[in-house]
Amino acid sequence: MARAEERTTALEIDPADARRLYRVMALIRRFEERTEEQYTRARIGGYCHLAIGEEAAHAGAIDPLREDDYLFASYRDHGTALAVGSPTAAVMAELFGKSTGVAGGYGGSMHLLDVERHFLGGWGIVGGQLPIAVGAALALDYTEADAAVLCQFGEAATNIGAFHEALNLAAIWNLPIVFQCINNLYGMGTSVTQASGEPEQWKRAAAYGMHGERVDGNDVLAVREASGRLLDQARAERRPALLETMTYRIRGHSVADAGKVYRERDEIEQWRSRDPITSFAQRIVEAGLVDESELEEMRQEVEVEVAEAIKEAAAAPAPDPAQLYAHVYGDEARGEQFARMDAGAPFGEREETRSWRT
Ligand SMILES: Cc1ncc(C[n+]2csc(CCOP(=O)(O)OP(=O)(O)O)c2C)c(N)n1
Repeated sequence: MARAEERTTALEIDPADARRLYRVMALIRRFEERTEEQYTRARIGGYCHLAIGEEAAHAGAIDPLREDDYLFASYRDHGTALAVGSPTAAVMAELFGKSTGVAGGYGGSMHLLDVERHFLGGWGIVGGQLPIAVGAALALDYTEADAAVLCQFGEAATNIGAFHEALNLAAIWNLPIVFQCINNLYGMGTSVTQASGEPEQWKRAAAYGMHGERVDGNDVLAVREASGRLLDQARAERRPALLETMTYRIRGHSVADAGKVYRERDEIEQWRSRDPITSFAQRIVEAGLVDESELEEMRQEVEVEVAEAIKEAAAAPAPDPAQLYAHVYGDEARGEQFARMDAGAPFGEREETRSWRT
């Protein structure tokens, strides 16, 4: 059932796919490099987690998603939003906390959101998105929708109780969901081998009778193939799966961490030499799918796109302070919706509680 394979993919893609995948990875990379600069200029506040080096894991897994599928992610979500097609300017504006941001400036870096594109967040609590994604998969199954959920999370989330509850429910209810563990080898500063009793995360699927597999997360085609196949299986056969994509975060855990104290320089250099974007570029040029000049053109395009996004974000208005509590509390005028939640309703508990107290 479960198998671990470091797949090597033959280049079975057409030039349009090659260009699209390259462009989205180049966009994510440039976006994050510029984000880092803007953060150090204090134009972006709060927490900010970069996924430089992990672009293939994001772009490859999201590429096979259909418009009717749903997507969830952790707080390391810039690449997720860009790969699903959220406008670059709106993603940058969200990081700037501006009202034109994808979450109206309320969410910031960790809480990107694009309901229109079925990207339901950006979640800051480690593993918190897994049960919610399972709920979305249950809704799809309940309404007999022919769609699936892709739920991304880091490998440290597999040690959280919610991970086990989520996988168990997905397995016993046969839900259409693919759990994508983006294994970048470290939590905040603890390596996966120090933190996980079973560091090969794909094997954990076996505990729930679920299919698990591992692919090279720096190989965008390997990730895309596995994600596409497992999403198809989830939609058609209601078989959930755990997909482990092996990658590395080149930067620290967040912009507040240089990432050098707990990692050896050689290790970082070794992963740098396996850069997912340059290696893909080399493969598609060698295969004759694109010219180097086309790649250069795309790099210039994304450079301009990100520069424009920064300009727009800087000029955009901040959210109206009067709206600070919007979406936090329910509408008082609609109190009847909570009537059934009173202690006494609907089963008369209030009376019993009172009589017990007196
Ligand atoms: C429930 C919970 N515990 C602790 C934290 C603090 N925390 C934030 S990120 C993180 C490490 C998570 O690592 P991983 O899941 O591997 O994802 P990565 O950051 O590597 O993408 C921790 C412990 C949190 N946000 N939520």
